[in-house]
Amino acid sequence: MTCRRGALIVLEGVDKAGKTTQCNKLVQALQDSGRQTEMMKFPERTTKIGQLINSYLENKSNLEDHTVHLLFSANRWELVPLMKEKLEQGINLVVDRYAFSGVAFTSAKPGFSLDWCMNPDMGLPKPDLVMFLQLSPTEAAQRGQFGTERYETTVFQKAVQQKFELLMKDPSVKWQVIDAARNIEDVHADIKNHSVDAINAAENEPIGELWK
Ligand code: Z5A
Repeated sequence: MTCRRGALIVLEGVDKAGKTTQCNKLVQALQDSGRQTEMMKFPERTTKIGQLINSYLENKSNLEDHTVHLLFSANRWELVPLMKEKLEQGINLVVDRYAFSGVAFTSAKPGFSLDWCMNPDMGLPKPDLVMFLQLSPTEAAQRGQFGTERYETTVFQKAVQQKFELLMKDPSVKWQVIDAARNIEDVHADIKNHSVDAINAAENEPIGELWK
């Protein structure tokens, strides 16, 4: 009997929307219900490329804007063989940020088109579901101050949000907007329901290619 593949589930959203909190809860809930599930996150800061990105994000080094965009993309591509292997083994992957963050953050900088930013990520494994955790800047501010990493300013985060809104108009990707202003348990229940539906729908489908 052939193994049913796992689903690729991505959580996106602005800073402090609760992506990491919800990824952890979703992985735990899916595992508790007997579904093999693992978490991944991008950037994956432990690889050689990830270490360059980490140093850039922590403002310890500077990288030219096109270069860092390509490094973020390369950081996803270097993990594609592992992702495919796990999905084909029937393991669901819950991913904290993916190519959509890559495009939204770089295209929020002056002089970058959405098309140019999408190009290096074309053909990545296509998520079966992308949940966008929606949170207004005012609500995000109530969750604490911005940290010290690059990009953590209100003005830049608003520009990023607008780019995400453009990306969400693309019908080739299965988007689901989640109201992230609710309490953690209510947000989790919503995310879990959508994820179970996506897992059931994906199991007999081939893995797609993003933006192709
Ligand atoms: N970046 C890029 O430029 N290009 C790329 O290709 C990729 C990323 C992939 C690092 O991301 C930066 O890299 C990021 C985008 C850029 N820059 N920014 N900004 P990261 O994922 O490593 O770090 P982050 O996105 O800044 O993490 P964030 O602050 O993690 O947010 P979060 O994961 O959405 O939130 P959280 O950690 O789960 O929760 C934040 C706080 O809110 C925490 O205290 C929680 O307890 C609290 N919380 C969570 N949910 C709730 C609810 N429902 N109510 C109340 N309080 C809550």
